[in-house]
Amino acid sequence: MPSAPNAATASPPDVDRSASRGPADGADHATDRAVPAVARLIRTEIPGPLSRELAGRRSAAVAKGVASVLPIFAASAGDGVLTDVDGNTLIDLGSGIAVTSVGAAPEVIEAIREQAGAFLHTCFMIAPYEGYVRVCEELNALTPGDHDKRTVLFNSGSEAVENAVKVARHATGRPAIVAFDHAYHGRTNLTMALTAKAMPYKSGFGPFAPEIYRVPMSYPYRDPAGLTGPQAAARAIDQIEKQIGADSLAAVLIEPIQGEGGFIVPAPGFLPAIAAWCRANGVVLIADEVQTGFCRTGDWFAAEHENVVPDLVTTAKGIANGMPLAALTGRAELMDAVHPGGLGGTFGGNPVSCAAAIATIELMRSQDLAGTARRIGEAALPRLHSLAERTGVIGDVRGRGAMLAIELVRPGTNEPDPQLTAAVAAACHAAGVLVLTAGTYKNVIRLLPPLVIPPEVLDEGLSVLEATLERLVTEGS
Ligand code: PLZ
Repeated sequence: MPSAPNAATASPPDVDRSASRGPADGADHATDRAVPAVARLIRTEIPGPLSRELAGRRSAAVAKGVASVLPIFAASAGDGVLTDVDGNTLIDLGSGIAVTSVGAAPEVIEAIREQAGAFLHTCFMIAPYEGYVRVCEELNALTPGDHDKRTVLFNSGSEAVENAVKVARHATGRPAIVAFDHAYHGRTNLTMALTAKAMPYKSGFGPFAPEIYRVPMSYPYRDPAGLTGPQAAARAIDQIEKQIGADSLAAVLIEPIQGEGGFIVPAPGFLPAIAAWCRANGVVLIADEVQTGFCRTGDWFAAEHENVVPDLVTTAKGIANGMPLAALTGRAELMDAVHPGGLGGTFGGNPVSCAAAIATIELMRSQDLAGTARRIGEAALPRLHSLAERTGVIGDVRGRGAMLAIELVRPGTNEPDPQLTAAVAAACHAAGVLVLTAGTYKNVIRLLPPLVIPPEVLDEGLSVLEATLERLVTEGS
């Protein structure tokens, strides 16, 4: 195991603290890819001179409102390793927020190249093309349920969610939408209203869209009443019936595992009970699978885990491995309730993005990356549980497949520890491991490795996280 680096001081220049990447351990895909031979190599202080120079230009040119996790600038990335402009390499346990699941797959790059050579854009609303149709066919087949489905493509997760709301309202003729505590659905005006957390997403940006109602989530670790899944669903449904009424409710919108809110996995039975109530009351169930979708949680879609069949599903992120693409897929009768011309956008379903999506989906299928995600979870979860026992500052270990998290608390309590969380993330970054934070209380470290990450790179990344947390806890006590 690599020794824990000292995060309090910048890495000394010219010090190689890496462990080299071992043989690719059955991961054939890693052999023909342009990734550095070393997963974690800190050559300069962080940020290095070239990143510092770019940071100067950035602050003079880029709006402050867009913040970055890392102080370094990227030069290349793939298969769980990110190289910065100064030649430092970091183990990537974030995948650009659950996006680059198939890494630097040559198949995807080649598909992009080929499509770019043919045409970049016609606008599907002007001259349609096959790639768009093919992506829709794939989504109709892959999303849960064997009912007749239709799909429409967009550019971002937020846009997909906006359009799910449009379709649900149009098809039901009802105005209200229910979203949950800790939810994240985007940054546009309507999706800000659907997102729960004020800072940094909503503060100062109102007024927000009307007819959005928030109800309690099943959050097993923090549920004050210690409710089971069905009980937590009954609590939410009771509030919906009393405060809105099913007759006014177009849709219930839910992330099957909440992402930005802290990788909150609802108690078993919660999602099925919500789904059953929606079905009984003619309310559209929208699963926001923007973060959980495309094999991330060990199934194609997270709703499958409890056999929940949503009426509408939103996807983005992992769908095209980094090319901007998003989709709304749903029951044909709901989707086709909208008049021709009611849905669309200039760039939605861009042909290059569609080519990337087709190649990405093909790889996920042929390499069984849902299975790989499950194996990532099986490898990491026991280590996180044992880390929790050793350190006493992890209140909850949770997640599924390659969507994993630890929630950091003050020892012996469930009081969130956002300071320790920020310190762990910063120290991991300084040590060459990119982890992301999340959570309503900013006290969650989340892991979203590319699904093709070589096992030994994942192993090294986890070792650094473990050593870093143990060191900070020892220093702090
Ligand atoms: N729905 C469930 O996770 C995006 C946002 C990061 P866009 N999550 C990462 C940030 O701070 O902006 C997300 C999501 C779920 C919707 C979205 C929105 O997707 O592609 O960012 O618009």
